[in-house]
Amino acid sequence: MTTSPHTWAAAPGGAEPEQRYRPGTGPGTGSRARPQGRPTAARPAPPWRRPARGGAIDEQTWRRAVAAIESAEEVALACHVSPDGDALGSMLALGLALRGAGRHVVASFGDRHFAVPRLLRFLPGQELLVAPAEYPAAPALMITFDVATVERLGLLEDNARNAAELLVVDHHASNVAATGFGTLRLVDPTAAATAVLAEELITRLGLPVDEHIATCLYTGLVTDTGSFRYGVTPAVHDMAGRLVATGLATDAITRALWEGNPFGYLKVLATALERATLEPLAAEAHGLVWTYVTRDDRAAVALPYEEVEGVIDVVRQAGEADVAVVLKQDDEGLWQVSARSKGAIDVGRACAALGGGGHARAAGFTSHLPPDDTLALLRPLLTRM
Ligand SMILES: [Mn+2]
Repeated sequence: MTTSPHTWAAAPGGAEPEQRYRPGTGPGTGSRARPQGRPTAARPAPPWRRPARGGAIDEQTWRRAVAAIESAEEVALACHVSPDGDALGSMLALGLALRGAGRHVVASFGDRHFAVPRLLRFLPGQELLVAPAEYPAAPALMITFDVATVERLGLLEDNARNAAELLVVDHHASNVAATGFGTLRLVDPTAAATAVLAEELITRLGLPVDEHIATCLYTGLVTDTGSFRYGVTPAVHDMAGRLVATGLATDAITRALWEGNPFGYLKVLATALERATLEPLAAEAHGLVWTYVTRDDRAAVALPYEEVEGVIDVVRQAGEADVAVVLKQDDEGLWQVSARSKGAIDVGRACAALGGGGHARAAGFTSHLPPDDTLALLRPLLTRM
């Protein structure tokens, strides 16, 4: 696989994605048989290949964002606390692209215990990371990734408030302009991942996407779509195709993300599944399945809090329930509540009502109350989309 910069950078103003492909890798070429003597260039893209462009972000906002980045002396990047693949991947992708262009970049997230989650330690670009204490106190330009509310910046919240320009790159539906933050907002709830917006930003900056940057972006895309199960559109697979074409190691990413759990995780999972409750009549009779993981469950097998992230993905497999909820007790004793919906119930709205946020089908909040009391608050809020 060639490592030379490819030509998928969209011209400012936005080329059709079809035009971004390298010759030979675009639709209608490659292994697909084509009658001889029909020039590809003259053939218009079939209508089913033409993805809806633009989303919720207007051209002027894109141009202002690009100009802000191009004129900045230093670019300070941040993502949400307890970063997931999309948050960290999107941030490091832009960081690597900017550093590749010789720019000064610093990146961080505002956790009190500042450490990259074990699952994401394979991501390239971690040399860009600094602890929150070393982050610029008042950045000239700060860019946030996958951050729906300023509180999700944790220790970096004040840095954001003091930033001269604050560019928000996000895809949370709850991140609306009326209540949102930032001086410049690249927010598009129709994007499957923040990584989609990060990719577009990189291409609009005219910067090449190499294998390392692609690894970061792919991690964001594959985690936020649940391995291409949720929110899948032609654009999602087109993007995956562009990224895989850089030669990134998809097998290694899969292994790192889903096949590297410590054995103790299986024990905690077993305990959580053993105590799972099914309530077919809850959630307007669409069904609720829920369980919890205590600090003691984890302590018994020395399992760190971050390692129980995947429990919800097993609990949600119950076909009788539209809504799955997992309450995870963190090291401070607080309950971090994850909620998922299969499409009937809006868990984003429910979690927002309890001080959290997220998407209609994936959201969360923090509770100071034990599981039964928290469920008593949540149950009546589980209403139709
Ligand atoms: Mn995301």
